Amino acid sequence: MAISLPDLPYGKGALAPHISRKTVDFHYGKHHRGYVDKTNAAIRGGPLDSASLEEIVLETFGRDQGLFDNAAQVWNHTFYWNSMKPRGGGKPKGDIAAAIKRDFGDLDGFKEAFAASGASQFGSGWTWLVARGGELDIVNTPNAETPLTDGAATPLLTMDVWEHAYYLDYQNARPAYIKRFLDKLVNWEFANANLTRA
Ligand code: MN3
Repeated sequence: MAISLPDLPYGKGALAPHISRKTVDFHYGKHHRGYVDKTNAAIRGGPLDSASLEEIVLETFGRDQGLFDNAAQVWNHTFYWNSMKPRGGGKPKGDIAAAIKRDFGDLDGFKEAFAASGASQFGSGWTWLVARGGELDIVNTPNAETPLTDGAATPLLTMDVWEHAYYLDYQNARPAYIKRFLDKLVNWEFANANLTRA
């Protein structure tokens, strides 16, 4: 059973002007699709042929770097598209708002910590808001790595900090991309939905 490329939760141009249609065309249409195709080529006819994407990620972590990298990137990118929405950003509501106040003081405290974490990732990777042991935490993962393999952390939001996520729109100005992600794109409803499962 092949892994499929999930539909984007919005149109390819819907995140503009913060993330352009051209970036989404390449990022979703080439990068994300490429990880799906490589995962399918690697599992075909093997013991993971009928495994779920999550099972493939967990089974290959630390054992089969090539397959792990592609499968984890499929999962991470699907989570990333859902971590944003057109006319997102703004103030969180509900449980995630209360948890941010509790653990970061206020929304600005969270944004500052998340932005600093994203800017500090050397090279390619991801910045995540996770719930762990009843508290919020911000973690970076390098390359394709993902909190899915952590066991104790529930991912709430993620931001792709690979250059392909922002280079066409922001060139090397990663902090400018991060600011737009937080101010204009972040999908707090998705974070709230994930928090109920933590
Ligand atoms: Mn990417």
